[in-house]
Amino acid sequence: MTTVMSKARAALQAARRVAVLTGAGISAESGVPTFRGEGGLWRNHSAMELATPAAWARDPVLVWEFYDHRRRALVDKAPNAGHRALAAFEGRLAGKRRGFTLITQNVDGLHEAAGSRAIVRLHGSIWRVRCSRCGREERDHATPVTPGFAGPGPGPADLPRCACGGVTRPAVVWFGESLRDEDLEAASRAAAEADVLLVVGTSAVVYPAAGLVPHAKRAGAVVIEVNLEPTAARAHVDHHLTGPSGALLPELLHA
Ligand code: BV8
Ligand code: ZN
Repeated sequence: MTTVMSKARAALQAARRVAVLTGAGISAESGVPTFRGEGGLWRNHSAMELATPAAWARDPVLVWEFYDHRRRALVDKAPNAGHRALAAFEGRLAGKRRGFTLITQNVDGLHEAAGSRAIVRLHGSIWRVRCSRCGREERDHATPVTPGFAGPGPGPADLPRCACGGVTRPAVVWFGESLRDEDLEAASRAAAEADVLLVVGTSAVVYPAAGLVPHAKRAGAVVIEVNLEPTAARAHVDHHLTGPSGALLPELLHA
């Protein structure tokens, strides 16, 4: 075991309260493309330009084609050893009445599928939709999202609709949209109270999520990062474990 790994394990074992921040990298070994990796493009569009209110206003059908594509690609994806290690670790801490909060930027639902429970979904869920007229939000796992999206060239008549007749959108936070106050407050509190913040699989460039790392550090947390490479959070990281989270998390978190 490397000295970094043994130091990181010791910090976690001594921690009374642990917070975890995950990004798209934790789902990479489940076969889910990350945002900024090579898989991050779809029909030569970047998620950055499609995950915006402007794209939705301009072409809701194209935006739903993007999300419908991602939902359909997720149907046969399973949590990997990294997701499972976090869920098992949460269970063990609960048994010892120690605090645990999982803060995720991901919308793929794989943490929930692995059994994680105390989850703050900063950017919403690709498996929930919200009515753009009445605001009603509900779970929606339909793939395709409506029959019209099964074939090529869906049109406005194929858009999913709420019982009130309004068009429903993916219940995710787009770039330029504010996060829900209760989510940001819960995440900020967990980061500020944590003895250890574990940062996994995020490039740490998207705010306010990335701001949780310096926030935890300033409040006295030990920051451990698991990533293939150093990230924009490197200045705040105490222990950086280089490698895939599916391999490193089981070693870092096992009893
Ligand atoms: C906000 C949901 C207030 C949608 C996402 C100009 C105008 C408007 C806003 C801004 C602006 N300039 C800056 C901003 C703020 C903006 C922002 O931060 N932009 C960045 C890009 C500069 N933020 C916002 O807009 C936020 N809202 O600020 O509101 C406001 C309001 C109005 C006006 C101004 C401000 C909202 C941000 C939320 C956006 N929604 N997702 C969807 O999913 O479709 S964010 C999206 O990126 C995903 O959630 C994703 O998680 C997130 C971050 O990406 P990462 O998770 O880090 O993934 P990435 O691909 O980048 O990196 C993967 C990492 O994994 C890499 O480090 C890689 O090395 C590593 N990795 C790969 N494989 C593995 C691995 N690690 C371990 N193991 C492996 N196997
Ligand atoms: Zn409605």
